[in-house]
Amino acid sequence: MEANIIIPDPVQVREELIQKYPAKVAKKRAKSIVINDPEIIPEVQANVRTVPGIITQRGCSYAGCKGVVLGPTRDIVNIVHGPIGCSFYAWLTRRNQTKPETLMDANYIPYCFSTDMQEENIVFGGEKKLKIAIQEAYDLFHPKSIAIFSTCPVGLIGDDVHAAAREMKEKFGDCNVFGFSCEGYRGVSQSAGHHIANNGVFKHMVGRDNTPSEGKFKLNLLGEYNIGGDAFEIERIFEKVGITLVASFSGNSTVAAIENSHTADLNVILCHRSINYMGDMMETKYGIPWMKVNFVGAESTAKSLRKIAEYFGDEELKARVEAVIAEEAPKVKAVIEEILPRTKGKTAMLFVGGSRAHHYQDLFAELGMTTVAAGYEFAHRDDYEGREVLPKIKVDADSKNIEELKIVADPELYNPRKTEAELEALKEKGLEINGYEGMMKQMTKKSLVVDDLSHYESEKLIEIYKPDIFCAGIKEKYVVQKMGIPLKQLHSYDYGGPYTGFEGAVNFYKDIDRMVNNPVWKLIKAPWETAGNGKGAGLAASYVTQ
Ligand code: CFM
Repeated sequence: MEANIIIPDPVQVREELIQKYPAKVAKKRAKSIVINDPEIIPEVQANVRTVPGIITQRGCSYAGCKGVVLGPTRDIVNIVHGPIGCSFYAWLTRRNQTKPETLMDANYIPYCFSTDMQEENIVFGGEKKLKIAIQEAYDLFHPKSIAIFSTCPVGLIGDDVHAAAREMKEKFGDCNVFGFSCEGYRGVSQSAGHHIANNGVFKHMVGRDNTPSEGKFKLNLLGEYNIGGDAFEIERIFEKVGITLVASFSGNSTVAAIENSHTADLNVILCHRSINYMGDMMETKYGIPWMKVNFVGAESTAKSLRKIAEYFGDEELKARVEAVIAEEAPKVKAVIEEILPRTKGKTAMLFVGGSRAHHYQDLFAELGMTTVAAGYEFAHRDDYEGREVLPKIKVDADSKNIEELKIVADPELYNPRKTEAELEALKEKGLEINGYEGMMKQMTKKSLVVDDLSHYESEKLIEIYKPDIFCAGIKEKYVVQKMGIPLKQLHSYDYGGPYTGFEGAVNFYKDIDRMVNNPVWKLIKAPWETAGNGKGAGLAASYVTQ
């Protein structure tokens, strides 16, 4: 697909983005800035170390493990072993909502648990303090599970959080205690933390409860973290359609649900980056296939529901899916018809973590808007180019740091839900079974794809393209808005949402309409408009000294 809007020459843009960098940096960055061609997808350099000093938007391994994957499950006590800052600055910042079934049900999400390490613990070791903290949490709450998260100093001084967890688990008898070696430095970004979290959840939680789950069409929702209530909308739709959600990993989830998740018959994956490991491991051990879906966008939601119905191959379910789509469609249509004339032809840029930069393009497409540039902060090549490139990805020293679990089929519980032939037939029908085609296939030709976008590059891109909206997070928000471009936060949703499903699509259309058509942005002069007496002297790279 060619973009039907006039966009700057991407070759020149790339040149301009790297021009001011020192030669070595320019060479490295050039590999992460590519010009898209959905037919012949070019290679993107991704999941490599950030150039020091470049101002990245990435987070750390601890953030990916504790904040992203484990954080949204409400009845695990998550104890951060480390200095208080690591816990405090990760406290309630991700907007993952949860809804306990009764007022008596456990919900530890509002709490901030930390061992509050001091200098003395760094010098003499912190294991004793950790065990006291675990004991205190157990005495106060009697939780089903306690998870321990290692921060950087814990790894440096060598506290054995796993031994402490084992000891306390044995001591309590009725509380599952386990640890994560997810020190911030474990990988090049939070992506390493996702992998570590997947391993830990798989080892210590999945498969602990073999009670057969009830329901005819049973699935797990993987990689949906209920930001702004996204999972609630998906749950509403599943219920209407008659699909049983056994467990969600991990938005609005519970320990019991995850422990029983291996009794489902399908795993659907939303955020491929953060949880594809779980899909693969559950397939190998229990025989549950996984399928990539997307509930961001009304059309994508309808498509994903149809794929799920196709997977189960049940005519009644297929009919129910069609009935629900027909019932939901009019309210979506009414809003989009009103808004589309105002948003059509506008442009967007999306630079978000590891999956939203892809999925939200569907919503913009529904608004008639073109994504002219996009990229992830920390995703891997497969999230850009599709999983076909997996065998070609070089495993570097940083990736080798993270344990790859050796999983084999469970002698008793392995039960392939579909035969090889059935899976092949489903793939023929276009279902992404154990696969993901990545972001670039969907983007227009000559759009720009940039991995781990730097602060300077984002300012340059805005200066050159002047997009109608820039999507990123709080770290970029006010800098971008001072340039006269509205910024939509796609991590926290600017405190709005949900944006999934049908109701979420309506919310998003309205929010974007309000932003891109707000006259206030024209009143702000961007730096390149005021510099050089308004003659547009352009931006200078402030940190480059050569
Ligand atoms: Fe997956 Fe996420 Fe994302 Fe992510 Fe994240 Fe997030 Fe994200 Mo912020 S799990 S990769 S590590 S969809 S916290 S809910 S919004 S960067 S694009």
